[in-house]
Amino acid sequence: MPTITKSNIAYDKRNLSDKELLKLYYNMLKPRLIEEKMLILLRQGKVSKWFSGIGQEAISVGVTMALKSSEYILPMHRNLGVFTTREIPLHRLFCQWQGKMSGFTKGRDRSFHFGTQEYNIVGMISHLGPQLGVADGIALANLLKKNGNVTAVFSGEGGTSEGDFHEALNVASVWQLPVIFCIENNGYGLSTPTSEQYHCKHIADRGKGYGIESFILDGNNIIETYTKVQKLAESIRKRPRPILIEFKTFRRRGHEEASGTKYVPQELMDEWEAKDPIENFKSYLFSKKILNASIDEAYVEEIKTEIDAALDSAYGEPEIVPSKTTELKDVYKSYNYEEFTHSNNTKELRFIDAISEGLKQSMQKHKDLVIMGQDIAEYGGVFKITDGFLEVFGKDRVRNTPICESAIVEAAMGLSISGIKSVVEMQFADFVTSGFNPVVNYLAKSHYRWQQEADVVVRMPCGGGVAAGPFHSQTNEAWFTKTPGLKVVYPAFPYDAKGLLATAINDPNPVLFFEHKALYRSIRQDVPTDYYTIPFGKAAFLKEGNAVTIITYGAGVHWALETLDNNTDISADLIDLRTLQPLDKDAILDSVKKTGRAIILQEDSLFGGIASDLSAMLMEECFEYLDAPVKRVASMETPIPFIGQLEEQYMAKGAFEDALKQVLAY
Ligand SMILES: Cc1ncc(C[n+]2csc(CCOP(=O)(O)OP(=O)(O)O)c2C)c(N)n1
Repeated sequence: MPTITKSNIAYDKRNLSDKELLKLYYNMLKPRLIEEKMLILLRQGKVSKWFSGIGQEAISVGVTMALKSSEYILPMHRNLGVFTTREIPLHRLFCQWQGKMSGFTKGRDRSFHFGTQEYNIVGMISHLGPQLGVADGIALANLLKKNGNVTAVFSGEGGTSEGDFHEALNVASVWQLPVIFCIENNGYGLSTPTSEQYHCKHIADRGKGYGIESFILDGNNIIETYTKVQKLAESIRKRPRPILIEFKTFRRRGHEEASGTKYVPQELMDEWEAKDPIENFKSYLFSKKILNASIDEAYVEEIKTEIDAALDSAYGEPEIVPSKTTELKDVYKSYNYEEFTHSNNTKELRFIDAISEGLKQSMQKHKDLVIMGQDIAEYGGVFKITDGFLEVFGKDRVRNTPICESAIVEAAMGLSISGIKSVVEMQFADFVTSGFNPVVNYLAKSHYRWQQEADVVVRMPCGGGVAAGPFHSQTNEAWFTKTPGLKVVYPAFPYDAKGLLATAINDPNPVLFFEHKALYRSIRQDVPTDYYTIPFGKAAFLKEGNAVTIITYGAGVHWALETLDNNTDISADLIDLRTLQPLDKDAILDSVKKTGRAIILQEDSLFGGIASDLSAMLMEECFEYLDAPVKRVASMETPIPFIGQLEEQYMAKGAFEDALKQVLAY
């Protein structure tokens, strides 16, 4: 550390006690000494990668000390001080960095990419941005629980260029969420200087545009960061609202150690070294006779001893022994399916009404279940599935959202972290692309990474046949069946839709629930009036025969039924998969082993779809039983077009009957 004899920072100790001041100093010293040790280990090749927060400690420590330990903090890669101030045992932190079992991710994710409910910390995923929306969700939970808690979330100035930042600020403002957005403006995002990152004077200026109070603080002045955040947090606890703070600071080392700092002018380095948050505070405390050499040496000694002991024990811990069973088991949170049966009371319902009724009954069963989506409250949703919900369940639980799919999926994750289930309605399944990142990277990977469930259902009105063109007609289930960690449900009948939706909501894992729009008002069925569930991973046999197995789901089920109705001489097993993940593999294999022929029908275009995977599975597991090549029938390899005759040509439906006869004739 450089020796700064006179403080370059003007401190005003206000009414802080000596004890508090020393605690602030100690808490900054600890991450600094850990980092200095890490830099040595890095040079010795004992640590693979290091993101330094040297020079930025006053922000992490000030914010963390200003919050109660029961309040969530969502740190980023330069916030070691958050973890140490929350007093996570160093042994566990070092084990995390070394990928050992006593870490937080069982060796599945690195560095600061973990959360811990024990310490109310929710670490980052690599993607910059999603943290901010997750903080919104946690803040929303606090608001709904009326517990007066504040949430703090961090981002660098580079991360503020991500759409997630703008969405999260907007949602927080519209919903007046008790969250503090802490932006560490440290001059560079990797090699990109602030002048190439944003074009306004201060990031804090953005607050005004979102209707959020904002502040600029000297991020190197620990007293300023601590006391101001403490005051703001106190105020937010009484009057919930979001606040944006821009902490001015500097990144004194490379983006990560290996990448160097060649692009940073030396004068800037010197200027900020002179503003070191720890050296300056130390000088100040010395000048006020609050700290002296012997106390300081004792602090250093104590921390270094703790570091050395924790390193020894972390290095001493055995390497993780890979087990495929363990890895696979942790992708999903285990869930014991609970069967709810129904009486014989039924009512004829359209597909859409069955979904609405199922959702309503789940809202009644789960008293804190929150539903969120565009226009779902007063307007009842574009398909009217939530019509009348607002009057029954109130505005807290039936939430109109701004048009920001990412932030809402992230907020759903935040609710789950706080123990609240939610259902997110995509207005159209096509628009999930605008919230794709949090679905496939946050919801899907959370349980595997740090055993945090993502108890979220995303409702997906999907599918063609409605002359709605390329952006309101897609059936994009294969984007999600590809991603471990998600469950994918795709009912074809009102009865199934109602029961499977209930199960989706009970299941603590993230579920993509596909609802085919063309079925909404065209398919009717007698549906039990009670609340009931249907298990995932159980296909339905709609017809039983001997000559061929037809495997399909969604609208394809109705096309196949129509084809069989028109060809009563065909003896087929017709399997409606109902859920794609988990898949009822046994039902498929048993049937194909019996019939010796298989045809798979999907509405999606062919390449990379469900049919391809099922076909490969049958080739691998039923080859000896097959009397004909497995046939896939899918829509054309084009985007789905608008006008009727083009859409009809595009759709797999038209090709199915011939293909089926070919398979039978082979
Ligand atoms: C979505 C996304 N794009 C790119 C990256 C690669 N990346 C990681 S950190 C970083 C710079 C971040 O800058 P900033 O937010 O200012 O934080 P700092 O590293 O300066 O603390 C980049 C580009 C990423 N992690 N996520």
